[in-house]
Parts: sequence; structure tokens; C-alpha cells
Amino acid sequence: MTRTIGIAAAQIGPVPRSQTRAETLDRLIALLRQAKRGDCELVVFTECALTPFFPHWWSEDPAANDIYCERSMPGPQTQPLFDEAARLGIGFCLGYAELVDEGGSIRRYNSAVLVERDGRVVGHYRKTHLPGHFDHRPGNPFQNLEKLYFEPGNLGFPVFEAFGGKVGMLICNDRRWPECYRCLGLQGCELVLIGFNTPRHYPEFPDTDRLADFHHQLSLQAGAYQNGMWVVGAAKAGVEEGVEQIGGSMIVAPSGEVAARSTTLGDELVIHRCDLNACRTYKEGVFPSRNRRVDQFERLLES
Ligand code: CDV
Repeated sequence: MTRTIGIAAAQIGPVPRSQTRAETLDRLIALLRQAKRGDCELVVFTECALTPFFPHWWSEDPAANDIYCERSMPGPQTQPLFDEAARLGIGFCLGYAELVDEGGSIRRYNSAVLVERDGRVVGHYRKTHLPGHFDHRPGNPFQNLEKLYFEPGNLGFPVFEAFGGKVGMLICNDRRWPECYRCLGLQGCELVLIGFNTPRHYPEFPDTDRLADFHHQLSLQAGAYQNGMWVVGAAKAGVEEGVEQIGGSMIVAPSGEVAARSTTLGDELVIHRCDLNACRTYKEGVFPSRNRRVDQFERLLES
């Protein structure tokens, strides 16, 4: 028996600074409706999907960026997306900047929420690997200030029972670190949802620029194959406020093969019908970790 689910990676093109939250939300809702017409049950939106990627901008007062943060999810500005998704009977994963009061301290996280087809919030993830720097680097063409604006996630790598399988979330830079996939894979995760904002230029290491697409794809394919999971990557693409982003939204099968990929740098759905049972060949056949891994490591540790 198959356990097939229609999934759409919802890439969006640039979100200009001048665009209101309501206008951006309309773009996301249009993609939801298009996904429904494409027979999808799950839509994966990108990292910080509701706003421009503000960590690219320096501000003397980091709290000035609080206008880009959500204080609740759903909140007054995002409720229309939740309402339309529930009406359509379609679930989604949405990346957003989160502002919370934790024990009297205001904290900001780079977060994602997973919502089931009936509108129920399944769970949250907060980005673990925050790239970039804390300081202003005026010589750079743009900033990477996630370390300054956000705190590292404190929710671990949760795996949720949803959409008939086991589902986890990662956010952008997390996808480059094998242990993120491993923490999910060891919990039996079958489907990983990832939003990302990846500039083509890396100001500190420009020699990697020519490999930006390759390293992105390599990370998704390796994570999928080595853990026998479907991996869905949804980009913010195109030139946003002067920053060129790679795009490259794709759905990768547990075999490591790219099942579907974007062809533009704008708003676009990448759709594939993913059979969660396809994970078994790799989880139980190619990588039967129960039989092999533990013994080997114990012997290594003893020597
Ligand atoms: N948003 C990100 O995490 N971006 C990083 C860039 C800055 C290297 C990435 O890993 O794509």
C-alpha cells in the first residue's frame, strides 16, 4: 500500500521592503489555491516567508526589526492564511520571524510552524544554525545579521506525526549540517520541510560563490539519501532589495534523486506526489542502522 501525499514547495520571488504584510500574504494564499488545484495536501513556504529577509540590513537598533516579527501564530496578520488553508483542506509549513516573551525576557527566533489539513497547529521548530555575524560590516554589499537578530533555537529537532507519516522541519543554514538530518532520521523522520534564503554571493568566502547552487543541492540530496527521507526545499528567490538569492526549490526523494525542481526565480510551485513508503528501501534496506551502526561505534569507542 502506498502512503502518497501531494506536496508543493512554494517558492516566492523577492518581497520588496515596500510590500505590506497583507500583500505578501495574498501571494502565499494564491500559491495555496494553485497547490489545491494541483491536488496537493501540503505546501511548504520559505524561511521568513512573510517579509523581506531583514537580517541582510544593518540597523543601529535591532529592535527596529520587530515590525517583521510575529507575536503569535496564527496572529491577526496571518489568520487569513490559516483560514484559507483550512477551507481548502490543505496543510502547510510556514517560516516566520518569531518574537516571544520567555519568563519576562523578549526573545526572537527564526521559526517555522507546521499546520495540518484541518487547520490544527501540529508543532513548531526554531532554527538551530544561525549564520553570519553580530557586527556591522559596511564594506560588504549586504549583511548577514541572523546571529544578532535571532537566538539559536531551543526546541531541538522534533519529529511530528502528521500527514500520515513522520515529519520534521529545518531552516536554511541547518540544511548544510549533516547532524540536523541525522537527529531527525534517527527518530524515524520520513519527510523534512526546509525553507531558505540563500544569497549567491558569500562576502567572506567569495570563492564559494560559483558553487552556491551545487552546495545547496548536494546538502539536500545527501541528507535525503543518507537518512532515507523525502526532503522539500522552498526558496526565496531572485533579487530582493539588491541581494541576489539562488532559488533552486526542489523535492528530493529518499534515493537522493531530485524528483522536481523550480525553473524560475519568482513565485512558483514545485509539485511532486511523494510516497512515504519509498523511505523503507533506504531506512531498512540500504541503511539498516539497527543491525550495524551501534556495534561498530561501540567497538570504536572502546579502542
Ligand atoms: N538564511 C540562511 O541561513 N542563509 C545561509 C547563507 C547566509 C549562507 C545559507 O546557509 O544559505
